[in-house]
Amino acid sequence: MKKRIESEVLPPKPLPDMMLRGFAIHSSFLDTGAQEALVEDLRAVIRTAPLFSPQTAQGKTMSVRMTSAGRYGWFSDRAGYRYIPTHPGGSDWPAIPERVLAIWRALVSRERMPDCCLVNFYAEGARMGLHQDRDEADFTWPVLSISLGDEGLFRVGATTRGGATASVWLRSGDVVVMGGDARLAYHGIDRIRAGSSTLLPKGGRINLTLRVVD
Ligand code: MD3
Ligand code: FE
Repeated sequence: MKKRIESEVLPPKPLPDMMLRGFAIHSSFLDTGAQEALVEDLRAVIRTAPLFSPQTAQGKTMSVRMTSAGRYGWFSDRAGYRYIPTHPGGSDWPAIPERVLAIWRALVSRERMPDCCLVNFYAEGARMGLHQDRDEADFTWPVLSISLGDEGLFRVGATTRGGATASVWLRSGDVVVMGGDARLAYHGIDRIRAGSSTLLPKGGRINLTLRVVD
């Protein structure tokens, strides 16, 4: 019943431009003005919750710098990775910016908002190895990713390690929704194409990842 009423009164969800192994890629979902507004929102987030470089359980420093907004933030140290309710500096994570939530509402759901907006910053040379996102309680909720700044080479594999992978360059303004089987696919960022965008004055790539955690 509820579903029928929704489909009658809500705008339809935009269709993706491309599907890559179950990943719905919305190319140029955000125009330049929307990207600039998001960057301003993120400057405020980072002022409250500064970027940091997590340590892996193996004691390596990650090349990606990160922070979070929302009820939970993603964190890793020698004890392993997990979601934590405050920034490592001790203060609460800032709220997820309204403009970010609006993208979630348009492409995922109006019923439930994400608990975590992970902010990943990639300078030239930073990368993220192939991994699965499986620290969340309910994999039926998709993960949504927003790319800003320099292009990043995104690689996606299967839900098991090994085997063939496919790659696609994610560009500033692209939004990707990972749901269904793709939710547990191995994925990573192999490299950043420095100088490919003028959005961030000092260059680099920002990725926002929105997740329902618990
Ligand atoms: C596929 N970040 O933070 S976003 C991560 O560009 C992460 O910063 C990458 O992977 C980045 O965990 C990729 C695209 C993405 C995010 C979450 C996923 C792809 C995903 C979860 C499940 C499957
Ligand atoms: Fe991931």
